[in-house]
Amino acid sequence: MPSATGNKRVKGVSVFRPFIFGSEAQPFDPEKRPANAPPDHTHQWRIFVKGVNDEDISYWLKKVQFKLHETYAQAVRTIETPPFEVVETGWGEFEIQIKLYFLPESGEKPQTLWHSLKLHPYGPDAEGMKERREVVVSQNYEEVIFNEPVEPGKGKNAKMNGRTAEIPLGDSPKNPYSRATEGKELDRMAEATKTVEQMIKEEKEKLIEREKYLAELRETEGVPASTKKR
Ligand code: SLL
Repeated sequence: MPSATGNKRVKGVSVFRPFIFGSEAQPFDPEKRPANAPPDHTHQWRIFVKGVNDEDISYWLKKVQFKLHETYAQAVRTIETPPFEVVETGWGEFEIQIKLYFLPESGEKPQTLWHSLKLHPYGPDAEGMKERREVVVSQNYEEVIFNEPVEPGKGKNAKMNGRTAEIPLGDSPKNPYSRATEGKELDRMAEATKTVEQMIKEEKEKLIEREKYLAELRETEGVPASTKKR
């Protein structure tokens, strides 16, 4: 079926786009409170969506809309370019709605996630962490799955740099994931499969040899194989 963009979809193919989303928070250093923070605010925090190992994910992620608690002025924050993050100060924890928008030429609908903003340390060393005013990190690994992605470079949106949710053709310094690297990875996997197959073959041959040897031993000793201990 053609996608919303008129591009043809690749049948039976799913594309996985891994990413990390979550928050980091830290209590203010009493010596240097941010000058513009309201007096009831106690923490600085950051909510983010980013690539694994900080990979640039803007080749498939167009923008991110973070919906903060209604106590915040302009609770809906839309971030159109990386880093896809909001830095804020506050006093309380709450649920943040994160809406991911994909490149229009991908033909994918936005997807929504939720994250619980964590300001206070949790886990076994929560007290120690609190005393040391350590950064509280709460993050998750996630993947979006594009089923039957549109073919790049075809259809009416082909002029848009050939950008789709598909893996790009070549890698760039910030994006090591490309068809070229994917191809190399597949070659490596094919090589590894061959090696493993060879090893299995050798093991089988060894086993046959051993079985033969055992059978010979049994015969020379003249004891029926079924009554012999192995
Ligand atoms: C709670 N249910 O009671 C939560 C609400 C709201 C957090 C937390 C500051 C907003 C502002 C802020 O931290 N709001 O700028 O006034 O814990």
